Amino acid sequence: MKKLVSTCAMILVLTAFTAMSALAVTKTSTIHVKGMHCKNCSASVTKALKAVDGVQKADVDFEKGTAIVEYDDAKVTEEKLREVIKSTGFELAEEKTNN
Ligand SMILES: [Cu+2]
Repeated sequence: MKKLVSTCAMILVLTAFTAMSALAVTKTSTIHVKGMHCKNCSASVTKALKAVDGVQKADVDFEKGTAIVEYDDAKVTEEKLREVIKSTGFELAEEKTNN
């Protein structure tokens, strides 16, 4: 009985830890992108972002000129995402702000 209780406690601790770390590392950044004119533009930025390891979601809007990216903070940084967008040929509308 005692052994069963400690096993349960261990599973609980592990579950809580996994859930906490999953929450802790997901970050959302809105990056302003210049020069997107149509769906093809936003699609190529989306594709490039989603190909990056750690990116969970990329929502690119060419009309607003924004890329809203959800990513694993432990795997990729906003700086890296900005480089990826630049590598697709688009410019960033502003320099990185402190956050
Ligand atoms: Cu276009």
